[in-house]
Amino acid sequence: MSQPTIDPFDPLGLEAELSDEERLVAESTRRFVRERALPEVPRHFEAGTFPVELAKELGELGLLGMHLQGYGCAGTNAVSYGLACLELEAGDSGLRSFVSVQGSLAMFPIWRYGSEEQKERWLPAMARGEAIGCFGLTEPDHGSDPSGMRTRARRDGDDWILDGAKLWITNGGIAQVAVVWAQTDDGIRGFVVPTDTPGFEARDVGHKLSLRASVTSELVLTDVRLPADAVLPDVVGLKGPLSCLNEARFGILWGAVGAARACFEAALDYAGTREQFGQPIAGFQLTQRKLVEMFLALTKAAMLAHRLGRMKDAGTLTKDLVSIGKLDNVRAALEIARTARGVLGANGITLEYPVMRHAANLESVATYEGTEEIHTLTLGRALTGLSAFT
Ligand code: TGC
Ligand code: FAD
Repeated sequence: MSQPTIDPFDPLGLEAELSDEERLVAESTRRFVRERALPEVPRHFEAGTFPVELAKELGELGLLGMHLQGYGCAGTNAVSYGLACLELEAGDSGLRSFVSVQGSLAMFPIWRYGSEEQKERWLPAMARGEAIGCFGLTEPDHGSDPSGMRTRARRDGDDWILDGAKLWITNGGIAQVAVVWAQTDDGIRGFVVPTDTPGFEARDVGHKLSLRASVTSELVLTDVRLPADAVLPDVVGLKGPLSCLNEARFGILWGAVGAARACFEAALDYAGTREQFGQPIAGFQLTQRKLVEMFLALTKAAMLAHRLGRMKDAGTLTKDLVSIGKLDNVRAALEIARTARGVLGANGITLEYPVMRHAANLESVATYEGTEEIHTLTLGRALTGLSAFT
């Protein structure tokens, strides 16, 4: 048997093109995931809990709101943020979800659309992982089409009164602050809601078979009275929440590469050592085909993420291009996870190996932040100029 002649994980030398800072972010996040997170994750996945004690460590590493400037945030470039998402999701999608929601969905709207007081009050504590945030857009009857949301904010004197319900909210039950989107007389607006406000209740969703190491909740809002300055002053309309999704979807298109890499790594390693019919299963032509298909898909997904990352740093990344990455990288990762699961045989269905956990997680990743159908139709509209949404 000769030695492998190709780097399975970086055949095109993408890492060599990283700056020192980008490489440092990737390496330190990878070390954190291997040493601190992975020993905990399977236990939490089994129990259906999130290792909340890691929040402050993620803050110390500078990973929370890392692509934002000022207010205690690290202020890295987009590629560094992407690399961190990749390494976190190589551990578990729940870890990347936590960081995505905190940085891109809870901190970003405060940073981009908030008042100076809102920024000073929340961002430094959130960057340290001392305050956890969540993002309430989806409702029980309004998922892919949030424009019809029923949660409503009305004026009462100077105050706002918020009523409604949000569903499938990551971090909801462990959050100190929720960014809640609601209809008002002027259009959709965002509200910064401390979760200890009377009338705010978070009920965790149980019995999940995916993203088990992550908290997903329903938010029930009953006559939640908020002061006048709870509203995000600088955005009105659906473009507010949708612009936050661009940030999070960018992290997901990188994160999917991490989950795929972990699955491919497990399959390659297993195939080299598992023997049947007197030889390693990696020697069988059918197994080699599976390994090669996974390798090709992973390589292309990584290349796409790096390219979109460089475009984001250059200021040329559009929302439609983000849809390419979210749609295709998550789809590729799911396919890789399912193929890897088969290569591991019966061992593939256990928590001893990461593959089935990733495969199960990726089902949620394919649904949230815009389903395959939504990103397909977004790209269809971009290509044809015709909208299939109405
Ligand atoms: P339309 O009503 O035409 O547009 C409204 C306004 O929004 C603008 N816009 C965007 N702006 C920034 N970024 C985007 N991605 C944007 N998409 C649209 C648009 O230009 C317009 O602006 P203006 O100034 O003209 O008012 O809506 P649309 O037809 O463009 O969008 C429809 C559709 C279906 C694409 C959109 O509703 C959509 O993306 N739906 C999917 C919903 C979704 O992804 N929800 C995710 C919830 S959060 C979540 O899942 C978190 S998971 C977290 C984790 O754990 O990681
Ligand atoms: P629906 O919109 O009801 O869609 C059902 C099916 O119909 C899908 O296959 C969809 O693609 C298809 N469909 C819908 N419209 C069309 C169309 N026009 N053409 C063709 N097919 C269509 N939301 C938040 O706001 N914050 C969070 O933190 C958050 N975290 C989440 C965490 C998890 C684990 C999960 C699973 C979801 C989370 N979500 C969150 C919600 C998520 O964004 C929604 O589930 C998603 O947007 C889809 O909405 P839905 O589930 O209501 O499905």
